[in-house]
Amino acid sequence: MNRNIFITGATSGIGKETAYAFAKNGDNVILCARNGEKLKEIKIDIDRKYGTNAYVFILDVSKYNDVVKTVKKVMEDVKKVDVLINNAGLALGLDKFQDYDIMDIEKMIDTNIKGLLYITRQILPNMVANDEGHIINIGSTAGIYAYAGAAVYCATKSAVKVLSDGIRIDTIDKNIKVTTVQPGIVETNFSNVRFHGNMEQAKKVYEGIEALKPEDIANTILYIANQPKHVQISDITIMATNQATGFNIYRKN
Ligand code: NDP
Ligand code: 8X3
Repeated sequence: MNRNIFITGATSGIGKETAYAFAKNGDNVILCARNGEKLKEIKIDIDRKYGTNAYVFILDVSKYNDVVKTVKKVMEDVKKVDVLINNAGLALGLDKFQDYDIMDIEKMIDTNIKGLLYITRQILPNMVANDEGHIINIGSTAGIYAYAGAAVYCATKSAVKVLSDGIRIDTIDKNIKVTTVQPGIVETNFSNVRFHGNMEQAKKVYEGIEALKPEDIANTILYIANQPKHVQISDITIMATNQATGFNIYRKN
């Protein structure tokens, strides 16, 4: 469709699959994350597969000055962003709040809330000036249903939902859409990051349940972005079939 799609956290999981889904759809993708090597590999692969020119930027979304510089560069390169997908995010740890590592708390807030705000604050004025745009924020079922050991992660995802609603109100007189996507359990690198690289512990999260795949979420995001101009999907929650609420998961063995 030849739109410019800016995706944060595009080197893995949901963000990476979303980059491929939009590139396959004929859109231009602008990808950022911290891992430059992975970004380069993805760019080469997307360009080769879809004959596009994927733009990639090494960026830690929690670093405000870097966000400002990167968005300025993006705007010089592509002039306008049609769809912003705030996907970069993480959970760190799974502990009672009274025992939580303060650095893990800081990092979740800096990435999941501040990072999303920094990027959006830089890109939204351009959408307002163009009177056109779509912001798709990746929340979580964790933002609806708190679960044990995840008070802060759940709070960050709850913040994503409320921020989306607030921004939708502030742009109500513009042709700008704001969507919160709230996935349930998706098998990605998420649990490996949460457990600080403990693969055994991470693997257990997906045992006995057919979790969602990152492409399930990518396809949903593409569907949301491909609605006609007058249709705004405000929120969408997607769970695995054997998942009822956040961490209410039925495991077969
Ligand atoms: P992954 O760990 O597979 O991917 C996370 C992505 O975010 C990576 O590309 C990582 O890239 C990037 N990232 C992390 N921190 C930063 C940062 N500071 N700046 C820029 N990029 C960053 O996890 P998922 O794909 O599962 O997660 C994507 C989003 O989906 C997150 O917001 C997560 O909270 C949410 N989510 C996940 C669910 C799940 O069950 N997996 C369910 C519901 C929501 P790099 O390391 O290169 O920076
Ligand atoms: C990630 C999904 O419920 O495993 O947001 O925390 S969950």
